[in-house]
Amino acid sequence: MDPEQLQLGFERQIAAASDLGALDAVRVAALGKAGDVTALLKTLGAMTPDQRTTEGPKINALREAVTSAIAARRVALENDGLDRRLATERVDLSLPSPELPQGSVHPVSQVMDELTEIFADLGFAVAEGPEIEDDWHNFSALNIPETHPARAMHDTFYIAGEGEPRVLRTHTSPVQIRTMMAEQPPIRIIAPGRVYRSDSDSTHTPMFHQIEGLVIDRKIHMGHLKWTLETFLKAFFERDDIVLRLRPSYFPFTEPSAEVDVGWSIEKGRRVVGGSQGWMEVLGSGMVHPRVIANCGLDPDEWQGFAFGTGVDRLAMLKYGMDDLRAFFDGDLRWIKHYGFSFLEVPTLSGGVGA
Ligand code: 2NL
Repeated sequence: MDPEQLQLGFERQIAAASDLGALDAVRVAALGKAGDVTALLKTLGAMTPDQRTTEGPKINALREAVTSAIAARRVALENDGLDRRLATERVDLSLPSPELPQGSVHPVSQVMDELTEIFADLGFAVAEGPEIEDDWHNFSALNIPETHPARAMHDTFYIAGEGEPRVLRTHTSPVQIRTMMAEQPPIRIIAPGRVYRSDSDSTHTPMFHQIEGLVIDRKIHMGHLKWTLETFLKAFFERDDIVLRLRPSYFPFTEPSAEVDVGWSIEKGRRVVGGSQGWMEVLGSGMVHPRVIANCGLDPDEWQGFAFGTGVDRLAMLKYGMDDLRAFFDGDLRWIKHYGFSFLEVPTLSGGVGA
């Protein structure tokens, strides 16, 4: 076997190898245990010293030439493979996305976002607090004493255990109590969240959502309350013909207290908010009772305020035309697909809160 002839032959095969597998077959045929180059190297042992001096360098040159030709071809084949993948796996960003996201925003979350947006514009911050409360924050601080029938009115869930009784909060008022205890006035907050009452029928669920608002400052009066509620309801229902009616009422934590009705009218056979063909109650409100202000460590002669509260679920039903509250919490995908909102349509006052 002539080394130069062998080299020419292998170089031709290396150049012809079209993938890494074929190239490796050439390597085995040349440099493997039974390969031609290996066989030639083995003949050196049987040669005379003179023969070895002339043949040795030729055979070694053959081995080196074949080895480096294989290495070069391997690099070239690997680069080809990468180029091919880059060409075929290219992502076309102008194509539509293969599948739209399936989730949607629950009407309660949507309305909470709308309320937060509206009140943020009026300078109100969002306050939060625990859903498991003690008796003092949920009742006593709000001027609802132990013996008061209002405690029974609230259908409270009590949590069994030793020591001080715990309750599932029956309203979000304790959040405002905590804020008044922790911060100096002026205070402007809303407290949206889950509340719990032992009650269940087509208009009541044992867990529901409430939002309360609280303003504490100097020289606050009912006029501030009425303007705030009117501005809020006009923004929320996205109508200018919202008419309010304040009816004297009673809450232990406000004095005076007023229930707020909003006028409705019939449009295309449906009852809608706006106009004044009839009235429906939408909010409870009043001037914060001086005893509540004092209970939180503030001087009621210096600080006054107003507060209000309403059901978020009911607001959602009124605005988006749903009639059974229980469906809100059934977890039925068909319902959420029908009534849910796109998470891309974030409510803004400029773009519309009910987008
Ligand atoms: C309703 C009535 C109301 C309040 C909530 C409140 C909170 C503090 C002090 C005084 Cl800390 N008042 N909240 C006031 C009046 C009414 O809610 O019908 N809710 C569904």
